[in-house]
Amino acid sequence: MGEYDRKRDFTRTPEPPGGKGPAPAGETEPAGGFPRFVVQEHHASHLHWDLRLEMDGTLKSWAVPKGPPLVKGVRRLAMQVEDHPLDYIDFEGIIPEGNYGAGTVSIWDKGHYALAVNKPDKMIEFAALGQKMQGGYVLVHTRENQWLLMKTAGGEGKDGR
Ligand SMILES: [Mn+2]
Repeated sequence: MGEYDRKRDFTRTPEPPGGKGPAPAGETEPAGGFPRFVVQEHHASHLHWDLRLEMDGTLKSWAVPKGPPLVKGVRRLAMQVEDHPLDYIDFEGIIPEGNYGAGTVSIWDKGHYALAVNKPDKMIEFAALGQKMQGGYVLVHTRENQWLLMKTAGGEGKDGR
């Protein structure tokens, strides 16, 4: 959690501290079988949606400026950001002015996902089992911190984005 903790002053933000980092291997299996995901709508200096996947004892995280696609074939830019602690999966609140990511955070969608393919730093394919995100998705690493998030299959989303 080095980068996560370095960016934040936990006396000034309501966000959860990162603590000691990911749990050791073997202690990271999600209790219910499927790992969890969350999408947080973040009204920071620029509105974006943060997609976080529970993986390897941490939350792998991407900022998606236009939000996750809900229609098959639609691709959205997703900028990978620092891993967030598992406790962040329930975070909602106001990050005060002057702090990293200042603005309002609310949960836009949450649920579980089924991992289909994981090629580290290259591609992650999964089926989302959320309220808004449902069905097949793929994250493809393009360059530096840039990935593409594409909806590949499954139920069309409720708001048609
Ligand atoms: Mn954010």
